[in-house]
Amino acid sequence: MRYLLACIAIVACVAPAFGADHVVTQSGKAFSTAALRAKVGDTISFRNEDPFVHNIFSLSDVQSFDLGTFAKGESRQVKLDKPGKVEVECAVHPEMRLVVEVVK
Ligand SMILES: [Cu+2]
Repeated sequence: MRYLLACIAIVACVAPAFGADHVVTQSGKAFSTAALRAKVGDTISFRNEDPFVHNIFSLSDVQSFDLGTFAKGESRQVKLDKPGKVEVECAVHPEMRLVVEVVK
């Protein structure tokens, strides 16, 4: 019992160090949301639910990245490491856009 309580205490203390994972799907040539609020340390998992390829990249000053192009059923993940506004786009479909507000 004491061991169990110690484990719970450790998990409770350590858990906030891990960020949340925000799942954003790509379906019908659109992101499942146009805007997202997240914290530094959180991750976003992008999942392609369309029967064709999508891409994920950002040219934002805050954080730029290129997760490449991936097929139906595949996912790509990015970790948000700085506060600010991150615009996420798809190179295959320029109309796809997601704005992520990253806070501390
Ligand atoms: Cu796309």
